[in-house]
Parts: sequence; structure tokens; C-alpha cells
Amino acid sequence: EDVPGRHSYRKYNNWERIVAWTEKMVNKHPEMVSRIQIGSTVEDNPLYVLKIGKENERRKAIFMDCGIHAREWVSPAFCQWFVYQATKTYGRNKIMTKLLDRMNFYVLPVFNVDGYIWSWTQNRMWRKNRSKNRNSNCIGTDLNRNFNASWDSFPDTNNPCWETYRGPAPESEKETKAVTDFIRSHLKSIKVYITFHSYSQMLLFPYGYTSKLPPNHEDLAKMAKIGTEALSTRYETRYIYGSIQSTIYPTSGSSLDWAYDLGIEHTFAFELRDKGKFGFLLPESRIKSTCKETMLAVKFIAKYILRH
Ligand code: ING
Ligand code: ZN
Repeated sequence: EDVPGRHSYRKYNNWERIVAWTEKMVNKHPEMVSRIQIGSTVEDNPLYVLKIGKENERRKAIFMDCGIHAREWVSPAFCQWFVYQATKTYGRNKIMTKLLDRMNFYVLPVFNVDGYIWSWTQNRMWRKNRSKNRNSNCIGTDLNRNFNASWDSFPDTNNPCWETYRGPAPESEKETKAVTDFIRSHLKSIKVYITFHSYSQMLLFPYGYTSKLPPNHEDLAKMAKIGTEALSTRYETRYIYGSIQSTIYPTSGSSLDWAYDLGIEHTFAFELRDKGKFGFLLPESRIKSTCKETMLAVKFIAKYILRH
């Protein structure tokens, strides 16, 4: 498996390998995996969602995205791991079989494709997308400030030269628009939205744009508590949980707050490993353990949704 240049779940894979991998997953499991192109990026790369589950649009579904920020490489690695484990353990693992018999997963393995490519080829620490800004030589919008959720309510998002630039308007970016259109058109079935970032070891829920607590705060906190407990059972990795604003920092225009305000009542953001020793440069040797423990929390959330 570990041949240089070949896709591996234990390594970080470049965009070309990830595209080839999406094709492979569909060919290997045609009855369970399909690939949907939901749009394309500023640089005209395709945005692919993998749908896992049986063909039934009316079932409950979970939408997950990885790689909204380019440099957070362990995030796309998790989405690939999830698809692999789901297809591999269906029919063998009781819980996974039940989940996939009853619900669908929509997995966007790389949200910010252009930025991801840039982080591989030009600047490992790139975060934003690669769109050009009017009246500025600085490049890129932070896709996680570009959503229509109290957009532009914090001053740290209005400078195109900053890492957290919100873009010229809500959903101004093709990547954001593709994702919001897709989620809106599947809103009847989508019960959970999960977005994967790194790093900090946190499980976050709304809100980021206000200190107000959402109506089902208790429920979200309970799920986050049990989810992080499940995660820690494997390697004793410690996660903290809470609202974005009280746990990490205030933010406006995030995908998480947007999805919640749209009506998806269970929305979570993972900040995966580690807590700063390696930060965005998490060694490849840690990918597998990070993915395995995260899987426990995601499976718990999915099971919880089936029951409620
Ligand atoms: N952190 C996230 C960020 O966009 C976050 C934190 C997650 C904010 C979800 C809002 C919603 O700043 C990183 N590391 O990107
Ligand atoms: Zn991030």
C-alpha cells in the first residue's frame, strides 16, 4: 500500500490521487457509493461529494465536509478514512451495517480544492481559497467566513490580506455556493452537518457569531460530551467541547452557524489533533490513530440521530 505516488490511507494524498481514489471507490462499491459533482472551483477544479448508502433520497442523511482550510491536511485524510471504513465494514460491523441500511452519508473530501493544491505545490501553510480580490494584490477568501450567517459582523474578516477575509459578499465564492446549493436542495433529509478542521482537539457547536445559546444547546452539549468520551476510549486523546464562541473564539460567516440557522439542528465542527506540538504539520504516523478515534465520535453521533 505504501508505494510512493500511490494513494494510501496512512499518508497525505495530493488532489490528483484523491480524484483517482473517488473513482476507485465508486467502481469498487457501485451499489453503495456514488460520486456527485456539486460544482467547480475558481480554478475550475471539480467539487465532488461521495454519497454512501443505498439509493433512497427520503432517508435521514449526514453531510460531512473536510478540507475547507487548505493546510489542515489531516481533515481530508479523515474523510477518506471514513469512506473506506464505511464501505469495508458494511456487512461485518453491526453498527456500520445498521447505519448504512438506514441512512445516507454525503462526504465532501476536499472543500477547498484550489487551496489544497496550493498547499501542496507552493505554500504548505495556505488557508484560504485562491480567488482574486478587487483592489488588492492579496489572494483568497476564507471559505469559513463566507457563509450567510451574520456575515461581516466582526472586523477581523474585512481585510483581503488577512487569513480570515470574508470575501466581498456572502456566498461570493464558487466553492461556498456549490456547498450551500447542495445542502439546500437536500435539506429534507440532512439531519446532521459535520465539518472537520485541525487542530486543537475540540468538538464545537453553534454559535460563533453570538454568545446566545441555540434552543437545543442541552442536546448538543450532551451529544458532544458522549461523543468526546467515545473518542477518548481508544487512545485517551482529550477533547474539550462547547459553543464556538465560548470554546475557541467569536467568528461570523462560518459554515457551522449557517447550517444550524438553515434548520439542521445537529451541527458540529471537529478540531482534530493535535494541540499544537505539530499543529497543521501533524506527522503521517499519526493519521491512522487520529482517524480511528474520530470515527468513534462520528459513529456515536450517527447512531444518536437514528434513535431520535
Ligand atoms: N478553526 C476554525 C476557524 O474557522 C471554527 C474554528 C470552526 C470557527 C467552526 C467556526 C466554525 O477559525 C480553524 N483552525 O480553522
Ligand atoms: Zn480550519
